[in-house]
Amino acid sequence: MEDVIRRFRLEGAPVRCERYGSGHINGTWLVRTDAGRRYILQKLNRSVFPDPAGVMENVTAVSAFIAERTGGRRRCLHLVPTWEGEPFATDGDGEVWRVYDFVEGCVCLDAPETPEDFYQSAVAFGSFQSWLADFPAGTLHETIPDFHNTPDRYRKLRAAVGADVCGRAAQVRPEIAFALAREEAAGALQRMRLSGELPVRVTHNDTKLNNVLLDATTREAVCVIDLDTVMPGLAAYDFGDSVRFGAATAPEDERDLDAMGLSLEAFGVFARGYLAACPGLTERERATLPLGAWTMTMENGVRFLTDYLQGDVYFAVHRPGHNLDRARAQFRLAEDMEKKRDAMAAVIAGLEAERA
Ligand code: ADP
Ligand code: GN1
Ligand code: MG
Repeated sequence: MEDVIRRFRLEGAPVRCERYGSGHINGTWLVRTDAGRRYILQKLNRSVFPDPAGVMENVTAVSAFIAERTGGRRRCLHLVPTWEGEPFATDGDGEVWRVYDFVEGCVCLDAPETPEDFYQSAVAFGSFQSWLADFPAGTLHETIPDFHNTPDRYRKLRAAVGADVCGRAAQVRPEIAFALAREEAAGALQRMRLSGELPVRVTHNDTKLNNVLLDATTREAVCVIDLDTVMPGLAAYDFGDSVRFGAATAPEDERDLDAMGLSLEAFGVFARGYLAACPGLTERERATLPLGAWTMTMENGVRFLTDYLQGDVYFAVHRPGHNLDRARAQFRLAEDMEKKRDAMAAVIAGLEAERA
C-alpha cells in the first residue's frame, strides 16, 4: 500500500494510513501526509466492478459535471491523479487503486442522529439527481449490469438455492419462501421501467445515508459520494434505498427482528426533502415512491440471502451469519412496509397537496 500511494500526486509525503468507513464493497483507507493533508485511498472491488476504467470514466465525468453545474468545490468528489495524470493506478497484482481529496469538516453517518440529518440527506440525493438531469446518460458505462433489475436478482437467488454450494439452503427455507412469495410484486418497478411508464434518469443507485456527507457544523448536505453505481435508473430506486436504510427503526443487520420496522415519521421527513429537491418528478413517479422503498428492501434482502447461500462472496461480512442477519432484517422491514403501504401513500399525497 505504501508503494501504491506514492504513485499519486499528493501534497506532502504520506505518514499514516488507516482503514476507514463502513462500506461493504471497496477497501477504504484514510491517508495523512506530512503537509497536513488528508486523502481517501480506495482499492476498487474487482469482482464487483469488472470494468474499472469504465467506473473511473463515469466517476470523472459525473464529478466534473456537478462541479460545473454547482460551482461548489465541496459539492462533489475530487480525484487525485497519478504522477502520470491517470485517474487510477493498477498494481502488480492487477488491483485498481484511486485517491480522492478527503472532504474535510463533514460527518458521514450510519444512522441519522436527528430528523434534520435525514432531511438533509434527502436534499443531497434529490439535488444530485436534479443536477444530473441533463447529463448525457448514453455516455455512462453500465458498471454493474442489471444492478436494480429485481427479477434478475430473483433469478440469481433461485440459482444459488439450486446450487447450494455451502449446504446452507436447508436452514433458510422460511427466508427463501418469504422472498419467493413476493417475486411477482417485486418485479413491478422493472416492468414499469421496461414499458416506459416510468422515465429513466441518471440516478445514484446506492443511496445509503453513509454515501452522503453532511457539514459537521451546520449539518447541511455537502456532497454525495460513492459514485461507482451512477447509471441510468429510476427515481424510485434512489428514494427507496434511502428509505430502506435510513427510515428503518434498526440497523440493516439488526438481529432483534422485533426492533425492525419502518418509521413513518422518518419516511415523511425524507419524502419532504426529496420532493423539494426533485420538483420535476412525474405524477406516476411520485406515486411509485412507496413501492420503491419496498422493492429496494426486498431486493437487498434477496441479495443478502443469495450471498449467504453462495458463501459470503460479495458483501463484506464481520461475523458468521452476517448476511443472513441482514436478509432477515430486510424481510422484516419489508413486511412492516406492507402494513404501512397506504400510510406511505397518504404521506406522499399529503405532501403533494401541500405543494399544490
Ligand atoms: P464503499 O463502496 O465500500 O461503500 P465508499 O466510497 O462509500 O465505499 O467509501 C467508504 C466510506 O469512506 C464512506 O462511507 C465515507 O465514510 C468515507 N469516504 C469516502 N470518500 C470520502 C471522501 N472523499 N471524503 C471523506 N470521506 C470519504
Ligand atoms: C453496498 O458500497 P456500499 O456499502 O455503499 C451495495 C449496495 C447495497 C448496500 C447494502 C455496489 O453499498 O447496492 O444496497 O451495500 N453496493 C454495491 O448495504 O453492490
Ligand atoms: Mg459506500
